[in-house]
Amino acid sequence: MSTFRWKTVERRIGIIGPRWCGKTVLLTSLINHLKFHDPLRFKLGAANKYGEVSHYKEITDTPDVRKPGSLSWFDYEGYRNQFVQNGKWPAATKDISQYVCEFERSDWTFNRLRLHLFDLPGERVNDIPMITGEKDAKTAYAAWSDRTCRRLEKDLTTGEYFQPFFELARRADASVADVVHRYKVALAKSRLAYRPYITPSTFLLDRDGQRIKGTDSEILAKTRYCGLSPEEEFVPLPADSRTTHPEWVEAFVGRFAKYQEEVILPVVSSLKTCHALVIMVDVLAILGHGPGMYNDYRQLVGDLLAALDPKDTTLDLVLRNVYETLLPVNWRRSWISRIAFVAPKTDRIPFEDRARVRSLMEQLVRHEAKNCRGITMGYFPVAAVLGARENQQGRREMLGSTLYDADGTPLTPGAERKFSVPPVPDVWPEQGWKPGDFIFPDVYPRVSPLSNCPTEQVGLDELFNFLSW
Ligand SMILES: Nc1nc2c(ncn2[C@@H]2O[C@H](COP(=O)(O)OP(=O)(O)O)[C@@H](O)[C@H]2O)c(=O)[nH]1
Ligand SMILES: [Mg+2]
Repeated sequence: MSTFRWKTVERRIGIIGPRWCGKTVLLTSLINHLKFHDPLRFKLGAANKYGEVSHYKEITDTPDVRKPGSLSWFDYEGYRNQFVQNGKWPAATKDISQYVCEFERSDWTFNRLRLHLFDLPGERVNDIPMITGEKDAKTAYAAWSDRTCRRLEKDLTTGEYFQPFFELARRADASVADVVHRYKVALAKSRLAYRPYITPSTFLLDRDGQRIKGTDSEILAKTRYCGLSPEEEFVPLPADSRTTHPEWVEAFVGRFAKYQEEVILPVVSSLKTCHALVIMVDVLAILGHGPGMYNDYRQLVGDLLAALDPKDTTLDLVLRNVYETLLPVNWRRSWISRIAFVAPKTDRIPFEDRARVRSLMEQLVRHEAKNCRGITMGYFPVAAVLGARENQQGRREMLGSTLYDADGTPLTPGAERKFSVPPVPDVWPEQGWKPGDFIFPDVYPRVSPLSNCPTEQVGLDELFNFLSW
């Protein structure tokens, strides 16, 4: 029986992390569990008085939830059908999207909960540091350039890829087209080495939603663009090169400013209106790909927290100038007061390893997280959807319908295979590790064909309880 509800508590939750780390799957599964809530499969609220969801209502395009820049709607049904009807994972997301719902929960006596969720394509996260808080575009471009060049130049692996770019950018007789081309070749090489931190991100995911494909860095550099369009490219330039080539700077600053406004501000302003953030840290992917990915993740989390720092009022000023007049009152600034770090896809490891994944995640972000005063942090190893399960406890043997066979040939969803996984280490190996030292195979989701039966999850309910305090 439902009691009279006094008021609606709103929680806006943004989910961020690099591409392929499981953001869309996590949101789809969460919505599915709330919409068809089963208290036994998804524990809502405190341990001694679990609640139950009722009066669930999807809120579609009403004026008070509509956002400037009109974000598209999260295609929950489409993603969910992809699981249920095809046994496949949802297609990669191309644009920032939002989902809004409202429901009552029996463990809350007087309040109804309105949940506003944001999903953004992981590639755009790499551009968030372009919003520097500087007021004029020239200073902002210089600040972003310095920061990006420093990161690229001093990195052990990418430093080598970017060296030809830096050499050329500093030469007085260089042409701007060649410099941009060399930058893109280096981006392509970084991408082929599984480095996630690539900016401007349209190189990876362009404005039409086309993703980068192919393995030849020269061809990729010729076919992809860095900026709003092929005619509006820009790259970061080191300080001495900016002095040598003021005409390049002049062209880049205008394009940078337009890119900031059209591509990044909608993302950052959505995130800045959130009460809580989920930052995905794909620990198993990092173990799979090596220290290069580890370093990029760390840097990315640091830059992200700096850009979203709730105390950073300069950024608020920038946003206010652009959006205040457009925003309905309830869209104006809220404070991010909780951040959940989430290690996804942990169905692919034995249960006993989950605590170690949690600890690795904490080790990775600890220094960055420490600098965010006044924000409650939580760490959650999660399996939003179970694809694999443990076959024989203690033997590290798993069972699941893998995406590839042992030789790397793609498979269609089907019979489960046995596979074994390496132990997750207690600490990140200090001496480094190589791609391939830790392999956790990808699997298809295991789903019920019943439309109101959410897939099993692990840790998703705990995460939600943290986010909907
Ligand atoms: N085993 C398993 N795989 C997952 C899970 N979530 C995501 N994946 C895998 O990760 C891929 C990318 O997920 P997606 O949500 O599209 O990532 P996004 O780019 O961050 O939105 C999927 O196609 C799946 O292969 C999960 O909970 N368990
Ligand atoms: Mg996605």
